Amino acid sequence: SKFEAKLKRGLNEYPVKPGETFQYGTAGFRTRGDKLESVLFKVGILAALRSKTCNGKAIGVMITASHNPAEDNGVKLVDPHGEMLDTSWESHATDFANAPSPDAFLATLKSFIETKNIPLNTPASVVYARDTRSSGPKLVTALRKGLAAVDADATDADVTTTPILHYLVNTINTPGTQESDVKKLIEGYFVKISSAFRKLLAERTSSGHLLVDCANGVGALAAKTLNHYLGESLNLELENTATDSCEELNKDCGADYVKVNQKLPPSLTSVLQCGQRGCSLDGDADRLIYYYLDESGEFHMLDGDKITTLVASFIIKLVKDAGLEDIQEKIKVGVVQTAYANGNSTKYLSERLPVTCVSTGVKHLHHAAAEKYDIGVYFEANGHGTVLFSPSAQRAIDSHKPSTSAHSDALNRLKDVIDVINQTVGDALSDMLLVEVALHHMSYTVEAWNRLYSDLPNRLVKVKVGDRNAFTTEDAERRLVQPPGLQEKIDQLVREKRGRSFVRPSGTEDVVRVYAEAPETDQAIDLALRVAGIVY
Ligand code: NG1
Ligand code: ZN
Repeated sequence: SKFEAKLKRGLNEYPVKPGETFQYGTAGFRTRGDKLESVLFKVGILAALRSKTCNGKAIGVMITASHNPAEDNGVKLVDPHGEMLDTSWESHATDFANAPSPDAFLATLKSFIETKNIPLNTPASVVYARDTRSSGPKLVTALRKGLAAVDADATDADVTTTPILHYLVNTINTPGTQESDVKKLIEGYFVKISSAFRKLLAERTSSGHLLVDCANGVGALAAKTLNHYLGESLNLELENTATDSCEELNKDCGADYVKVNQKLPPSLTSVLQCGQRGCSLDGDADRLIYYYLDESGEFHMLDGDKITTLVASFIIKLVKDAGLEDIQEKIKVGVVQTAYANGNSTKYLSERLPVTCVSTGVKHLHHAAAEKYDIGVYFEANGHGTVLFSPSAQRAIDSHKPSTSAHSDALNRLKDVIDVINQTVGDALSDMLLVEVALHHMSYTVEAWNRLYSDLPNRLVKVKVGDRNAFTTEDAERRLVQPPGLQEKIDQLVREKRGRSFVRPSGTEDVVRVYAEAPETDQAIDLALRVAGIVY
């Protein structure tokens, strides 16, 4: 057809190297940045077809490898409401990427268009962004060529964070949005979260101070902008902001470094004062980990589980204080976690509210939070998460007539809290504001927050195996089904150590992950290593 010539030109320009295979996993495609050009060209075509299928609504494309090393890159698609790409399209993305030759790709494309009944005459619109990685610009060029090959309308959101791109997609597709300039829309986002934050902290006399490790990534740029909008309400002291030195990205810093190593980035040791709060973002600013040094200089980490606990307690308090507990449509607040949640967080939370455990990957947590609760709080232990308000909870909050001034204050607070939150997807910066608000209104110091429960000692290790797809799981990934016999051996070790351990294949790296926790640190390490030993 009329597109065939353009497509062929692009396919010849971006050939798939023999033997190379790609997989659209929980984080989209992710591998070394220099391997991804052919994938980006095809992702452009797929995103356009997705847009056509969704009545021409804008689809997002985010180019990032998040917390992974600087030389890696990745790409994922964002559906019209700012959510992850529909699961049923993931395998097609994989098929597109792996089509070995131009002819094979054209055949795959043709049969895809026919079976999915794609309305080719519907216009297509795609908005894309990238993080600060040096491979980004080349990948954008390949993406643009893919979009141009099928005449899709392309909007460049430039270098920005993953959560901002998700927010943009949702906002562009919201009926009534007049603004089409992405710069103005992004500005609108900062205004929304920062003005709600300022209202929530208006009564605070001293201005707050927070150290932020930006992982030398795109979060540094967003945090700089946010700092400006926050004014006196909160002073962000930004560290690891070297976005021009590409090789510094995530290197010995950032949320993943802190979570995995359970220690302060070396670059912060002389910067973070005892008793001062600090936090780390990851390479695309969707993960957040807090920490502080106590009087003796000992490091304490507050991860996604601690954030869940703080945020859920705060929201329950607001719902109660606003008198929303007594109304007929009782608002059910609940929490969603994965198997990586610290056992003591699950114990603490289960004694107070409903808790659900689901498989790893934000799409599972997001889905469960929306399905099961009126207000669903979810965070992965690694610091990625948000809070979701169901349409009925939102209606109950909007229509509630408070009977006392105390109720009225709490209700207004709750409405402002909703404005601080990015409900499309977890945003480290909006989550950070939420934590600061919760600490203030719960009158918690960071120490008091940390004392809510104490983490069980734990270890997470990676094991390189021949074929990670040989490992299959059940029960929200807490038990192995394949290879046969392995789970029984793990059970035996777990009984000996009085701990907990599970094994699952990673969805983002070619490894199998082993997690273990136990009453003492050396037991947790020992258990993790022994389980790793039988997996290997
Ligand atoms: P995998 O590689 O499937 O374990 C990791 C994280 C997930 C999630 C995804 C997406 C851990 C143990 N796993 O997935 O929680 O964040 O990356 O980025 O942290
Ligand atoms: Zn990330």
